[in-house]
Amino acid sequence: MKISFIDKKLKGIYSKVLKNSRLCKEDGIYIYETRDLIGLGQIANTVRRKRHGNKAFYIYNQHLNYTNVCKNRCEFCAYAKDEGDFGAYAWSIEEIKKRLLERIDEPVNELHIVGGLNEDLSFEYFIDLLKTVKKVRPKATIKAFTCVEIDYLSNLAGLTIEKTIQQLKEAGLEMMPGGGAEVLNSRIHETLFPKKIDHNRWLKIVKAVHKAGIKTNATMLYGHIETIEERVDHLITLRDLQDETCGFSAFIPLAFHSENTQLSHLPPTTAIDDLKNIAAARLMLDNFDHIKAYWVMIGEKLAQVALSFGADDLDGTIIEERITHTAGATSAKGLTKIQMEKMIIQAGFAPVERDSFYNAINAPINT
Ligand code: V47
Ligand code: SF4
Repeated sequence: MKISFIDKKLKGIYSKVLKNSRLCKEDGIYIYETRDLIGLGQIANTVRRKRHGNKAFYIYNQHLNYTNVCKNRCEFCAYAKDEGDFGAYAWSIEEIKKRLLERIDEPVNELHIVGGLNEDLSFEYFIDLLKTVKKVRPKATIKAFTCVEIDYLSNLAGLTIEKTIQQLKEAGLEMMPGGGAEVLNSRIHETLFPKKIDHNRWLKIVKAVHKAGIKTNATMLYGHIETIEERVDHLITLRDLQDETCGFSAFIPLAFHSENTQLSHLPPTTAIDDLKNIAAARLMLDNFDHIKAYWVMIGEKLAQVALSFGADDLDGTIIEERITHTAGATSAKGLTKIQMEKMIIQAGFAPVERDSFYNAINAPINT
C-alpha cells in the first residue's frame, strides 16, 4: 500500500517493514520521535493486518487479586498495602471459591490471578489456590503469577525456580501474565522498585518458565521516569529473548496511572504516547504474534483507535480490575461480551472471542 508520509523519514522504516527487515534501535527511537502519528499508525496497521487481517481478539476472563499486602512497595504502585493498614486484605481459599461461584454461570475462559508478596501466605496456600480454582472451573485456563511471585514462591518453598514452576504446573498453572518487568533497566529498578527482583532475575525466571513449556506475556510500564531509549532497549531485550525461547504470547504496553502513588506529581500519559507505544511494540516486536491494547489503562475509546495502530487484542471482559483503578483509572471495572464486541465492530474490525492460547471460541453472544 502506498502511504503519503508527512514525515519523509518514516519512508525508510516503511520500506524495511515491507521487506520484513528487522528494525534497529535508531528506528525504534525514531518511532517515538516522529510527529507524523498517522503515517506511523499506517505502517503499524500494515503489519497488524498482514498478521491478523480484520480480526480483533478478546477473551471472557475474570481477575482474582488474592491479596494487596505486599512487602515490595514499589513507588508506582497504589494497590499495595502493609499488613494492618486500612483496606489491607488476603482472601482465604474459601473466599476465592465464593468469588468463582458468584460467576459460575458466566462463560469465563481464563482466570487471571496475581497478588502482592504477602508474608502471611504459605507455599501450600498457592498450591491449594490453584487446585481449588481448577476444581471449581475445570475448563478455564489458569493464567497466574508474575515472575516476581515465582521468585518469591521459590524462596518461600526453599525450592529451585525449576522445581517451583513444576509444582505450580502440577497444581494447575497453565500460563503466566506479563507483569513485573516494568522497564528492564537497572537505573529505573534502583529508583522505583529497588525491593523487587531486577531485570536480570526477571529474564532468568521467564526463560525457565518458557523452558518448562509455559507461555507468558510481557509488558512495559511507561509514562513515569523512563527515557525513550530505555523503552526501546526494553523492547529489543524482549525481542532477543523471544528469538531464543519463542515463549511470549502477547506484549502489553501499560500506561502509568499516578494517583495514590508516590509519583502522584506525574501527569497521565497522552493519547499520542499511548498510540506510539502500541505502534512501537507492533513494529519492533516482529517475533511477537499479539499486541494488546489494555482498555483498562488507556480507556475504551482509545483502545478502539489502537486497533488501527498495531493492536490486535483488547484483553478481556475482566470485571473487578483493582490494580489500575486504585491508581485512578476511570475506565469501566469490567465489560460485557456485547460491549466488547460492539467496541470492536464500531472500530471497523471483526471480533473473535478467544481462549488463552488464541484459539477462536464460537460462543453465542448471550451475556
Ligand atoms: O506489573 C502497577 C502495573 C502490572 C500501576 O499479561 C501499574 O495479559 C499502571 O501485568 N499504573 C500488573 N500500571 C498488570 C499486568 C497485566 C495486565 C493485563 C493483562 C496482562 C497480561 C498483564 O500493572 C504490574 C505493573 O507493571 N502497574 N501499578 C499503576 N499505578
Ligand atoms: Fe507489590 Fe506488585 Fe505493587 Fe510492586 S507492583 S508493590 S510487587 S503489588
